[in-house]
Amino acid sequence: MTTSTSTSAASDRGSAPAPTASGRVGVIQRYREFLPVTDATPVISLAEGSTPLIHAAALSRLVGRDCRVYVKFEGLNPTGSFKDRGMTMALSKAVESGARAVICASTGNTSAAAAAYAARAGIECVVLLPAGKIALGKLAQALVHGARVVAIDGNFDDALRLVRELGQRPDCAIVNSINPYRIEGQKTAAFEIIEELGDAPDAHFIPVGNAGNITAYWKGYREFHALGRSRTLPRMTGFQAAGSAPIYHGEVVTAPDTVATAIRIGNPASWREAGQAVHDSGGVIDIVTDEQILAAQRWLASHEGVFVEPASAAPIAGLMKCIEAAGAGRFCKGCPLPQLAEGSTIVCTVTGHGLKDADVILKGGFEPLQAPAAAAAVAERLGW
Ligand code: AN7
Repeated sequence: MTTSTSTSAASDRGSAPAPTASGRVGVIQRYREFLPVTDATPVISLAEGSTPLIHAAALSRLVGRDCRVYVKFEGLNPTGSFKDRGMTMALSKAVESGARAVICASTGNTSAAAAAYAARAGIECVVLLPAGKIALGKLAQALVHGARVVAIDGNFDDALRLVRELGQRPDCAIVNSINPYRIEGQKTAAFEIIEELGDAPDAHFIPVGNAGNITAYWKGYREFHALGRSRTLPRMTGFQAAGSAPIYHGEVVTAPDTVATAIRIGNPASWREAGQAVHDSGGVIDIVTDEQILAAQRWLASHEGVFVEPASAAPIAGLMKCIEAAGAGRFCKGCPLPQLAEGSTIVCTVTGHGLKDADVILKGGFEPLQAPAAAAAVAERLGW
C-alpha cells in the first residue's frame, strides 16, 4: 500500500484501507502506534490531518529578529476544521464499543465533524447548538450530513450540560472533548509539526474555547519529547476572546459574547488541563478583543493568502498584540516574545476555514464595486 503521508510502516497494519484512492491516509493510520487503537478498531476516516505548515513571511517580518512564523492551516481538514483529527478517533472508538448514536454540544465545528464522521460510520448523530449563535456554514454541514440538530435556547455551556445528561443512554457516545479519544486524535497535529520542523517550535500560539485543543497539543508535544523526537518543548500561548475569557479572568463567564462564535464559551471543559499546559510550558493565556480578531483575520487573508474563521484569527491577533507591546517596550505578563532568542520559531494554529463564516466578512463592510457590463465602465470604476 502506498502511504504518501505515512511516516511508519505501522499504517500498513490498519483494519481499514486508506480512505482515498491516492493512498493518502488519516491520522489513525499515520500515527497508529501512538494512539489507543487495536486491530479490532474500525477506522472511520476521511483522510484528515497532514495539513500544511505554511511559512508566513509577512508575519515573520513583523516579529523581526530573524524569527520564523508558521501557520498550521487546520481549515484544510475534510470538514474544514481541526475537529476532524479528534472525531476520527471518537467515532472509531464509538463504533468499536458498539455505539449506535453519538451526541455532542457544539459552537459549530464539533457538530460539523461529528455529523460527517457519523454519516461515514452509518450511525445516528444528535447535535445540541446554541440557537442563533452558529456560523451558517457549520449549521449547513451538520444538517446536510444528516445529524438531528436541536437548537437550544441557551449557550454552549448549557448545551454541554444537557449532553452530559442525555449521553448516558445506552448505545450512545458523547463526542465532545470530554471524550478522551478526541484529545488523543488532536494531539497528532503536534506530531506533524515536530516532524516538519525537525523539532518543536519555541512558542505555540492557539485559540482557546473549551480548551481541549491546547491540552491536546501539549500532550502531543510532551509525548514526542519523551520519545526523543524533539529536543525542546514550546511555550503554550493561548488566546481567548475578551468577552469569553473565563480562564484569563479565573472565573466562569455566565453570558459569554464574541464575534468569534466558535470560542463563545464561558465554562471550558478542559480548564484545569489548559492551566497545567500553560504553567508547565512557561506560557500564558491572554485575551484579544473582537476588533483585534477581525483585523487579524483580514490581515492574514490579505497578506498571507490564508482565510480563517474569526476564532482562528485569535492567535494571530495575539501575536500582533505581543509585537505591538514589545515595540512600545511593554510586555504582557507571561508574554513569550521577550524570552524568544533571535531566529526563534513560532507556530500559530489556525483552527477553522474562513468559508465557514463568510457572513462575518460580508457584514463587515466589504462589498464589490458596481458597474455596467462594459469594459470602459469597469475600467473607470477601477481607475485604470
Ligand atoms: C475554529 O465546535 O468548541 O479550545 O463546539 O471551532 O479545543 O474548544 C469549537 C472550538 C478554536 C477552540 N477554533 O478549541 C465546538 C467548539 C475553532 C473552534 C476552537 C473551536 P477548544
